Amino acid sequence: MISTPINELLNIKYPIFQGGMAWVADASLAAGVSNGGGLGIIAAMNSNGEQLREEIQKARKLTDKPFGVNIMLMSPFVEETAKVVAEEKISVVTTGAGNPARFMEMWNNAGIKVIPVVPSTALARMAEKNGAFAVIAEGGESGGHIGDITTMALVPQVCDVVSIPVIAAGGIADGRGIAAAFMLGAVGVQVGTRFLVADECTISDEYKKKILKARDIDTVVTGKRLGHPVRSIKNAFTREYLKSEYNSNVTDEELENMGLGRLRKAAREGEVSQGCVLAGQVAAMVKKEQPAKEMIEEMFTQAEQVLGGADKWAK
Ligand code: TUI
Repeated sequence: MISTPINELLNIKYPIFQGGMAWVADASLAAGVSNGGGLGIIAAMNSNGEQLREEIQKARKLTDKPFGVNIMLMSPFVEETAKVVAEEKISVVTTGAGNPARFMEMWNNAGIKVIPVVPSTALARMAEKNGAFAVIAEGGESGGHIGDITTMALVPQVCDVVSIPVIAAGGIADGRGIAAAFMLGAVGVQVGTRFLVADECTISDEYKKKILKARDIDTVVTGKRLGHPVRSIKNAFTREYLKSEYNSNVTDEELENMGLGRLRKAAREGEVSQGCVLAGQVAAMVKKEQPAKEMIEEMFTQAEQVLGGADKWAK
């Protein structure tokens, strides 16, 4: 049995979070992961306050276990959704794509455990100073909006500069990744890509097939020119978009417009050549659709085996 301080602090059976993936992480997936013993997370993403409240209420009908909400700080509705999580007394809030400093006091006053995603040691330090309960150190192997530093390099450096718990994210899809994260100093992991093909995940079958068929070299990063790099599966859209990024006749505004609505297209409409199929570099390790609970149990059984053999090389 693998148990870290995170199990008890968050009242969960396994120290694993499901990433708060935009257009993906709804009440169904979050409840599936929480019922499986992890921490399910609803993505507030671009929902407005009332839409998020409905999703929270749906999840409460599907599980009596704790779950969290991810607030995407670039959302146009961030002020509304930030208030809703406080009113709904969500136990854990994770944040992404920005600095949550301006909301920390309100969330801490509501008794929320705030766990920002950080792509650097500077942001990790700032999060701790502002009252974060823990941080998620997310490496550039992740899908979606990414930082520059890899998980292998980022996690130990973040562990060195904060005294709050560190959760590792990016490039983790099985028990070996979990064991490695613990060796780097993390006390929990966040997994996104593998949960894309969980039975409880409601995205299009076409999106799931793209993940199941992906090879190691099939992800690509777009969006660097606009300052928000995003990792997804290579397709007709990413080829076209990359060409435009390198074309100085294409304006930033045109580029911005090219990207609009692409994730919804892939995740909800099943349009996986013209849509944006966000996924991490571990997509090729994701081989089968399973209930979330089975995925979690399989990952932790393997992590236990790997950690049990960890003294093999140390004589
Ligand atoms: O946020 C994510 N992953 C995401 S968000 C997203 S939606 C989106 N779509 C298109 C463009 C941009 C976003 C899809 N995937 N992961 C967590 C994460 N947070 N990665 C990087 C960061 C981050 C970046 C900058 C955190 C803090 C930060 O602070 C900068 C500052 O000082 O404000």
